[in-house]
This record gives sequence, structure tokens and C-alpha cells, in this order.
Amino acid sequence: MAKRALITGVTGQDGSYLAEFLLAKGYEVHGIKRRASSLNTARVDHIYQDPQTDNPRFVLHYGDLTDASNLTRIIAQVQPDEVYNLGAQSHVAVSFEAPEYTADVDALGTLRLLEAIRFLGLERKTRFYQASTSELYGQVTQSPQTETTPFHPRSPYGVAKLYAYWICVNYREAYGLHACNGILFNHESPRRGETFVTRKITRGLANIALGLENCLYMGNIDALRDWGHAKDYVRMQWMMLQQDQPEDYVIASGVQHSVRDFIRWSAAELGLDLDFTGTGRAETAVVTAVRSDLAPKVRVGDTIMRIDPRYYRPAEVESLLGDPSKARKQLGWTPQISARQMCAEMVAEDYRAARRQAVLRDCGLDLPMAMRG
Ligand code: NDP
Ligand code: GDR
Repeated sequence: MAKRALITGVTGQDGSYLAEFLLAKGYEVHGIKRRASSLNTARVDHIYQDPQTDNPRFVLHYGDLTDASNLTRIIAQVQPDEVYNLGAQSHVAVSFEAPEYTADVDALGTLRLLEAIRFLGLERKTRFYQASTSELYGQVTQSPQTETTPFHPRSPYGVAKLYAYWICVNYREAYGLHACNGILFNHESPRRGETFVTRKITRGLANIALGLENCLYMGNIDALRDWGHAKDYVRMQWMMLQQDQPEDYVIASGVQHSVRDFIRWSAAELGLDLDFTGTGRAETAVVTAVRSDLAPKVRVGDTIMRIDPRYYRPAEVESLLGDPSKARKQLGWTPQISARQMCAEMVAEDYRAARRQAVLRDCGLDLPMAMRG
């Protein structure tokens, strides 16, 4: 019989790639989506299966990580072999604005799922993956970070995820649950949410190239991150749950770059050379060469990036670099897509969307910003 997986956060970046991956492996995949006033399934619409006709292997359930009875009912109904807890208020900056909600979803939501598994007596059947994060390290004292590096989170998001990390370990130790933490470093893709830094840059610069925007406003571009591709990272989420022994693993590329580097790469994909001048809040990026016809609206001398302190965080995580040796040695995992290749893919996708938008504009059919793809 096909294995059954339940994914929270199935409508998000990772959830959509993981659902595709598990369907290709022959799984029956159940996902939890939130009720919203407008459609929020764009990332999984292409794998949607009509429940009327198809005897579907991909099934969506309405639910929310803040609702214990709902989660318990879904788990009782699905009887999953594997639960992937990817659902979260996942934006670090937003967690400073909504700390209590973030704790409810990211920390207590994890507890609710684990308790549902225990309450239903599924501890021996259901394996559990927890989406832990490099944000646990926060203010790092050791580089690169491994599974044994001490945690010092720097945001309500990081602190909530710290609770989730430990409650997962606790249910493993206390009840013998097969529960694993994947400590994942930043991973991106063309499906990344538009307000995370990589996507903000690739989308913003594609729009600037075609005259849909004038300037990118950024926060701390000195921040250093270890970026990988979401497709590589969801594969590892599944691999962890196939092990006989549940353990925690760092998943990272082992290479670090600055946000400034990412801006430079993205501009280069559009044929633009940049000069970064000034420091701190006065830093800008000015175009020094236009080397292709991809950016017909940009001129040498244009300032296409400025700093806006609104995007600074009350406490910043300046530098993260992961050491994925354990995952490589024990599971044979190696990432296949470099950060630079991923950046090229993201720019290409966002450029396609911007071109569609520019065509509409040129025909006098411009859409409001909020409705642009
Ligand atoms: P996204 O923000 O793209 O997706 C988050 C998902 O969680 C969405 O499906 C969202 O639903 C859902 N969600 C949010 N709140 C709730 C709630 N109250 N109840 C149920 N579902 C909810 O995140 P990613 O796909 O990038 O990340 C997946 C997980 O991995 C998250 O837990 C994140 O914290 C963690 N992580 C991510 C990393 C990264 O670099 N991407 C690195 C390390 C960890 P909706 O679509 O309706 O908003
Ligand atoms: P992060 O990702 O906080 O690492 O969390 P994000 O892309 O939001 O920020 C990365 C770094 O870029 C700096 N930065 C900006 N960030 C945003 N969003 N917008 C800006 O304008 C901007 N300018 C500079 C940030 O300050 C930060 O240093 C992501 C999320 O996916 C988490 O859910 C996940 O756990 C971690 O990655 C690993």
C-alpha cells in the first residue's frame, strides 16, 4: 500500500516542492491549507487533483496550527506514516511585529501535532519531521555551525523555533517517537515568498530592468547567509525520515555570501554592473555598465538600490554558515544546485513575469501592484 504523508505548510515554498517529491515517490499526500479570503494555493495548483473524478493521491484539508482539535481530527482521519511540519509564521522580521502569534503557530503548533500523534496512539506508526532552522544559532560563537553548536536565537521566530526543536527532541526521548529536526539554512527558489531577501532582489531588479519600478530599498546588506535551493533541501527532509534511528541534521551548502553579493549577481544576470558606494544607511548601488538589452529602461548612472532603515531588524543575525558533514557522511546528501545557479533561475522566472507585466502596461492594461504575478 502507498505510504501516506501529511504536510503542514503545503501551500508554502517547501511544502509545494515536498508534495511534488513525495507524489513522484508514489506517496498519498495530504496537506493542510489555511482558510483565506482569497485563493492561497498557487504553488500547488499544478498538482491539484479533482476529488470528484480522480481518486486523488493529493488531498487538501482545511486547518490551522493554532487549532488542536482540527489537527487531531485530520491526523485521526489520515493515519499518516509521516508528518512533515513545515507550517509556520516563517518571516523573521514579521515575528517582531507579531511575536505572540508566531509563538502560538511555530512553538505550540508543533506541540499540538506531537500531542495529537501521542493522543491517537500513533507513536509507533507516525514519523515526524520538524522544520528547524539556522535561526536557532542566531548570535553565533562558532563557525561553521554544526549539530552541536550552542543556540542563541535573536528573534521571536528563532525563540519559538527553539521551543519546537526541543519539544521534538523531548517527544523522541520521552515517548520513543521517530522525530527528527532538520536544521535547515536559508533555501530559496522561484517559489520563495516575495518579501524574503533573495526574491525581493530578483523580483525588484527584474521590475527595474523593464521600468516597472525605479529602485530597490533594502535593510542590512552586510548580512551573510548560507543559501541553497529548496528542491535540494526537501529531498533531505524525506531522507531523514527513512533512517532507522531518528536524529537531527544540519542542512546547508557550506558556502557563505552577503546580501550585497546576491544583489550584484542578480544585476549581472540582467547585464548590469553595479558600484556600491557609501556606507551604512548612506550606501547606494549605481549602474556602471549596461551590457545587454534585457534592461532597456536602465541607464548608466541610475541609482537602483538604496538603504531604508525600516528594513533593519531590532536584533540581527549577522552571519550564518552551516557544516553539512553529518548529512553528507550518514545520508550521502549533497546539494546539486549552487546559490549562483539558483539566483540565475530566480531572475529568469521573475524577468518572465515582469515582461508579461510590461506588455500589459504597454497596452494600457496595467494591473495594480498587489495583483501582479
Ligand atoms: P513559507 O512561508 O513559504 O510557508 C509557510 C507555510 O506555513 C505556508 O503554507 C503557510 O500558509 C503555512 N502557515 C502559516 N501559518 C500557518 C498556520 N497558522 N497554520 C497552518 N499553516 C500555516 O515557508 P518555507 O516553505 O520557506 O519554509 C517551510 C518551513 O521551514 C517553515 O516552518 C520555516 O520556518 C522553515 N524554514 C525555512 C527555511 C527557508 O530558508 N525557507 C530555513 C529553515 C527553516 P499560507 O500559504 O496560507 O501562508
Ligand atoms: P532570514 O531570511 O531572516 O534569514 O530567514 P530573509 O531573506 O528575510 O533575510 C536574510 C537577511 O537579509 C537581510 N535583509 C533583508 N531581509 C528582508 N527580508 N528584506 C530586506 O529588505 C532585507 N535587507 C536586508 C536580513 O536582515 C537578513 O539578515 C529565513 C526564513 O526563511 C526563515 O523562516 C528561516 O528559518 C531562515 O531563513 C533560515
